[in-house]
Amino acid sequence: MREAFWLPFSFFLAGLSALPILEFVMHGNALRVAHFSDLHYSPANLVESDRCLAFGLERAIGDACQVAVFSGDATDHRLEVHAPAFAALARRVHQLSRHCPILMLQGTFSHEPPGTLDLLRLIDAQHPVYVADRIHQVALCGSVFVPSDDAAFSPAELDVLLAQHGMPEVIFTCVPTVNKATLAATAGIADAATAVGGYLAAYLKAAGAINRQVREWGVRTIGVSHGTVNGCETEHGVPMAGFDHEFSIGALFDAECDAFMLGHIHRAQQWEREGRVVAYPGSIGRFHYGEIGAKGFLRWNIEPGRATAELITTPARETICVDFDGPPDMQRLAEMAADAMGKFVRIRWTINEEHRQLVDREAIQALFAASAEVKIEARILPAVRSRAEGISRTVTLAEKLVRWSELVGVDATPVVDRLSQLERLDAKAIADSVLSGLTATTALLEEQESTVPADQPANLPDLGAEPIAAAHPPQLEWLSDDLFAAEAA
Ligand SMILES: [Mn+2]
Repeated sequence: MREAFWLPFSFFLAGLSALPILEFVMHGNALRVAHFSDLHYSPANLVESDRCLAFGLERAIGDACQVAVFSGDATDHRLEVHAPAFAALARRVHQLSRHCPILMLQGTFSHEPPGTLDLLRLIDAQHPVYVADRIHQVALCGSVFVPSDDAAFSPAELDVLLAQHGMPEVIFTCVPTVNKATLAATAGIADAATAVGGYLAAYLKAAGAINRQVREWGVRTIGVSHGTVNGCETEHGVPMAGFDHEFSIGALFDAECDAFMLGHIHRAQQWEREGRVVAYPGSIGRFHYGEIGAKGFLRWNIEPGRATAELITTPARETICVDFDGPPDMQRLAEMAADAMGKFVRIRWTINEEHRQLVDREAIQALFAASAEVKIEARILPAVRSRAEGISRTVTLAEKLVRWSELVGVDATPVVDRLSQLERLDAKAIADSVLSGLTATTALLEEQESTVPADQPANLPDLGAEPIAAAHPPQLEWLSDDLFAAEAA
């Protein structure tokens, strides 16, 4: 980030009055500019990007557009130079450069690492391909791009420009993607995300002083940037509202450009103020399911102080998206399928695990056999059963045991007793107590058996008609019997 645009511009404006009055040529005719954005050429998008851009170029060339602007993200995800998609993009740029000068702006770094577009400078045909990869101004004089040395033209630079090239057709104010990390490092800002907006607003205001001046000479002014305008709406219908967006709409109008051409948001939209217009064309094609609105490019007509932008729609993919809460409704799908020929269809449903077999995927695929693509996304909800209802609301383990006993219909008292033993005693103490209980019981019974003759039961309590041997507990097995039950008995 340079310091130059912080300087007051009054000295510069004073210098302008020295320019020869004969140079005040008003350009009567509107300049026709084709504005493309977010082409996202990549192996996955190649068919969509190239079909839509080919259509757009044909229209732009047919309409005799005089300048073309690409406002960022021409490529997607670090497109490699040997990818057929890169060659396809290069072929389109070359094709267009036979007809008019092209300005290409650096887009999002993750899509378009700095340097990617440099190769495209080399393939110009009749007209130049200019790559804007820094914050600056650039004049288009006939078919020659003349950049400012710093962030904006100085009065001296403009004098030289006019002397060498005459009055420019357009002066562009270029604000490519701003690297917030670089800004944070160079400016020492703790919170670069929110500070970026402030810096850009200051720059745009400074550039606005120059743009207002050259407009008085009859020069058209165009801003080009790649970023998010606070309050815009995404291709998914989500309003972008926050403090970490690059621009406010007011800051963009402060740049005093007749036309402000934006990229980054994939949905076409525009704002107008006193005849000047700020607009996104959106992406050239439809790259994702669920994107709303038409796709296309903008055909601008630009006069000093007045601009219009018309969306020319491209033959972008048509998508159909449907979501079911439960198993898909085959009747409804059949109705949709009738209108889905050649379209891209996404069907989503949410279903419980035990019902997942109810859905016949092959039948769905067959319904949409004439569609370009059927994307099926089933969300399976795992079965979650309430095994002990209410148990999670009790606090202590003893309370949970009581609740469990209620639910399964057992007596809670002995169970809770065992729990308190487990909590109070160690394993050996519990085992010893169980064993001693068993030993005592066995000894007592053995004693009873040996001291009581079969014919003389009189010294035992009278248990009625039952012989005492009938009350003898069966021999307990360590592995299979409930020793605790024996102790409790
Ligand atoms: Mn993009």
